[in-house]
This record gives sequence, C-alpha cells and structure tokens, in this order.
Amino acid sequence: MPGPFTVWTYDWVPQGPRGHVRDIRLRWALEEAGLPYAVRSVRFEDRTGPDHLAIQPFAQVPALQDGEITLFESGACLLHLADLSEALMPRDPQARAETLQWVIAGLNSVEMVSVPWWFIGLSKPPENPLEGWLNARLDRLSAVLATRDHLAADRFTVADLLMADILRVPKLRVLLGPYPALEAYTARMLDRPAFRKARQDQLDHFAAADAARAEAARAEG
Ligand SMILES: N[C@@H](CCC(=O)N[C@@H](CS)C(=O)NCC(=O)O)C(=O)O
Repeated sequence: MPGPFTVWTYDWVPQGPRGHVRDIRLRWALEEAGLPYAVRSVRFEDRTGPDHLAIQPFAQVPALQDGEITLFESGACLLHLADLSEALMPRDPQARAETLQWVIAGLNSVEMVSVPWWFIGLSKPPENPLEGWLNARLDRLSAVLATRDHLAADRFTVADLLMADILRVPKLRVLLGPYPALEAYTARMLDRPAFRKARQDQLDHFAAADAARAEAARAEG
C-alpha cells in the first residue's frame, strides 16, 4: 500500500520563483492521481544543513516521501508516482514506453537546453548563445505537437505535466509566439484543475511563510 505521501519544499523563497518551484510538479501529479499528501518544508536558510542534504544532496527541492521511501529529482519523483497511478501513466507496454521516453526527453532534451538558456539570459547578453539550440528543440517539439494533443499514448500523461511545466517558464513562454501548437498545448495543460490547485497551493504556502516571518520579526522586536 503506497503512501502516506509528503512533498518536501522550502519554507520560503523570494517572490520571483513563487509558482514555479519544482515541488509544483509533485503537487500537480499527486492532484492528478487523487493521492492525498502533506507538504513539509526545510527552512530556506537550512538547505545546506545535514538534515536536508541527507534528503537532497544538491541542497535543492523537491523531494518526495512515500511511506518508507524517500527520493529526490523531480523527474524521478514523477516516475515513482506514475508507477502508482494509471492517471499519470497507462499500463499498456507501448503507452508506458512512450510516456517514459517523453519524460526523459522533457528533462534531457528540452530542459537540459532551456535552463542554461534561461540562466545565461539573466546576465542580459546582447545575444544568448543558446537561443539557436533552444529554438531547434522548440521547432522539433512543435512539429510533434502540431499533429497530436498529447506527447504520449494519445492521452494526458505525466510526460505532458512535465513538458508543460518546462515550457511555462515566463521567459521561455514568450518564445512560444511563433509556435502556436506549443503555446496552445501549454495553455491546455495549464488549464487543468489539478495544475491550478497545485499552483495556488504553492503560492499560499509561500505567502504563509511571509506572514510567519513577519510575525517572528515583530516578536523579536
Ligand atoms: N534537477 C532538479 C532541479 C531542482 C531545482 O532546480 N530546484 C530549485 C527549485 S525549483 C532549487 O532548489 N534551487 C535552489 C538551488 O539550486 O540552490 C529537479 O528537477 O528536482
């Protein structure tokens, strides 16, 4: 019997990443699967402490606890949940293989380019040297999604959840203008009630931390 499930995240992050911290992938998947879960936080300032490093050796979030099992890496956590819920991944061998393939493609062919592209963009270079590489990936992904509504198995899977979360990063989403199939796909996925709940819950989680911190500062005088 799987569970109980706990999603680990930070207690607080600055405004910028709120709504985009990768615990949202786990929240979204658990919501899609209808699996109840708790959220636990590591204090942002304690992320390099031994307790958190024992769970996430890169001092990042998220991590997932499923009963006695603890694992990190959002992709690994998603695949773990997908093994537990047909809502996330069909059991038919071909459909399952397609789902696994597109989860890894999201992580290793798209996010592997989009995150460094985004990071280089932070320093506002006149030209981002990774833009051509990223556009080549978007070109190909767009060609796939111009012919179908989902990446794998002719239905929503955890691969769509992951890919939409990769594509919705605001700076990247702006680039989707010339790719109507990609923009429509992303918008469709983000319209899912499970995503909207996961996002709102994450925003509420960090807002509660603001309130708690303000209260602690007041108490300290
Ligand atoms: N490959 C990791 C990346 C995790 C990641 O980048 N987490 C961010 C939050 S979304 C984080 O913890 N950033 C703080 C840091 O890297 O120090 C995964 O997918 O779980």
